[in-house]
Amino acid sequence: MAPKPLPISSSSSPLSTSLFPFRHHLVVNPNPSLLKFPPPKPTFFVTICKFGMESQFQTRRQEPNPSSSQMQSYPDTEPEPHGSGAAAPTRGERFLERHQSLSASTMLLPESKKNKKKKKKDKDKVSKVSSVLPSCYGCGAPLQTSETDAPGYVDPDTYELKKKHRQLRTVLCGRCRLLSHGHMITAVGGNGGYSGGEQFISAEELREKLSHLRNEKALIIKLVDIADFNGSFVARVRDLTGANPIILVVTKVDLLPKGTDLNCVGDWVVEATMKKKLNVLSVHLTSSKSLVGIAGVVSEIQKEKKGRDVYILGSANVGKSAFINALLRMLSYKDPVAAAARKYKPIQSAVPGTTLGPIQIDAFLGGGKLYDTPGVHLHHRQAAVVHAEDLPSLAPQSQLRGQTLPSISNPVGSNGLNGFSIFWGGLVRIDVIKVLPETCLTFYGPKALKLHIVATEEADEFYRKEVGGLLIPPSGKQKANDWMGLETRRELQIQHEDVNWPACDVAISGLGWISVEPFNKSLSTADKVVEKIGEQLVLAVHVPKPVEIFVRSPIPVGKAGAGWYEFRELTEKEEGLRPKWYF
Ligand SMILES: Nc1nc2c(ncn2[C@@H]2O[C@H](COP(=O)(O)OP(=O)(O)OP(=O)(O)O)[C@@H](O)[C@H]2O)c(=O)[nH]1
Ligand SMILES: [Mg+2]
Repeated sequence: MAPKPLPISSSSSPLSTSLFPFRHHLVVNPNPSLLKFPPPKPTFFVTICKFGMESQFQTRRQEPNPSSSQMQSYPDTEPEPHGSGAAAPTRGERFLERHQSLSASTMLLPESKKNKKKKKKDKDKVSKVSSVLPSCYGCGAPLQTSETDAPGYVDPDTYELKKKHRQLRTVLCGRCRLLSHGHMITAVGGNGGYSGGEQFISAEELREKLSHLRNEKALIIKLVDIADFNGSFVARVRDLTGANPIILVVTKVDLLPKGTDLNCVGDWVVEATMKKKLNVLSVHLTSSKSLVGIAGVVSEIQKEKKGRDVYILGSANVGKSAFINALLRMLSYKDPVAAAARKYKPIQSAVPGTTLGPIQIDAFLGGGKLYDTPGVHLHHRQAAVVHAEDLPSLAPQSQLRGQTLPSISNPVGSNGLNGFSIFWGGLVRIDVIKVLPETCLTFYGPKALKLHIVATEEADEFYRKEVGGLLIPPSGKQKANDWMGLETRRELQIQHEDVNWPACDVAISGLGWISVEPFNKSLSTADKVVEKIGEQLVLAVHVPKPVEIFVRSPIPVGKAGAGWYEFRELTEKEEGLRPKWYF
């Protein structure tokens, strides 16, 4: 029986006040003599041990005034568990500080003599007021005053002024300022591609940086981009998260073609996730642009958070920072802490590598922090090989529209696509070796990539001549000269069994997918169809060397997808184990 989708209606909005319990932050005063002092202003007391070693710090915050109106409207319903109050930094906070202390100390300007003297004087004081090493709130890169073009740069005067007023948490670095004005800049001054940036983070590095998560109680939100589902699905995520619960959030569903039924896509996503053997609490189809599905995620977070930190994980450019902005926006209707956090929210941009360090956000009145994390750069995505200037052209900006071949403007002979090669920009070539005369290929991906069809015997010569010209990206002849070409060739043998379904999707990591439809209804008759069931189709797909090709079951998009998609019969056991999807 088909599982019933559970769309979140506004009437079942999760944002009722009762879901935002205020919780006491119990402060243990380790030094009773401090009690003799007049009541302190809200402060942090931080002692950071030597650079390179794990930082030890204690934080002490002034108790919120019990008579405040905030306190009244959010009664204390759930006491803080022992040892996790404000006085004890969470592992997440330690992770943040460790990350920042490793990279920031060397980048700040050498201290002036005057400052050194002042520091010595301050040493004698009972308390030393400091904060965790500061980073840019937009990208998480440690603040620095020495390298103008590098992430985290702030001019020295601003740095000193903000430091003096203890406002370093409100500083946006130079790179983020440009990004927020629509400039496209990769992480570190642009050699292009992932390899150019020292600050890009590989899956292995992120695993190491977040290794504490395995031993911590955290809630994980794993993001996957629907336009690049297989390419953006970070593998072995359990190594990173241990047994912590995972909510799967599928982003950018607003990009799916017109007429798409999200119930069908939800079921398809659950099937694909089960195949990857990833156990998740629930699946959410979302758009940070239209806010579809965001309320459902808020509801799930409130239900499952239980005072824990919440980590947003995923590969580069899946929309983590945009999702956090949407989440804060939704939370802020009821949660003043989230509303305040919106003032200093993470920066999002079309180029991968926007977020460079973990960003801690105070987003929940009930305790626990929200963490934006740097995206994992997967070597098998197209973005890993194109020049930095071409990166924006890989990101679809508006609703996808499939381009089908053959078409009226690209007619072929009576033998259909057989013997033809199709170029998708300069990044993909498909040689059609054996298909039915009625076979169609539909390409879903960024508009910037155009389709060109030539006879296979002319394809090598055509590519040599046209790459960087007609076939872009790579754009520009100069860049095309450094281009390594389409070195990987994979021959796909495709079996088709159901006349009503496309045979499969061929997904190109970091780009999009091609739906292989063996029988175009307008070109075939019912008799012919029955005769040809079971015949094999053969395609050869060429891509740049590291780029991965996935053959997957076809995603049901557009009106047609809703027509042919069938919900699988489930056993009772399967129904119990399967996560539900929401949008
Ligand atoms: N259409 C659409 N675009 C989105 C959505 N979410 C994010 N984007 C776009 O995707 C691009 C990447 O978004 P970011 O939020 O910067 O992605 P990220 O995962 O934080 O990227 P890194 O920080 O580089 O790891 C931006 O151009 C966003 O505008 C969405 O729901 N719909
Ligand atoms: Mg980001």
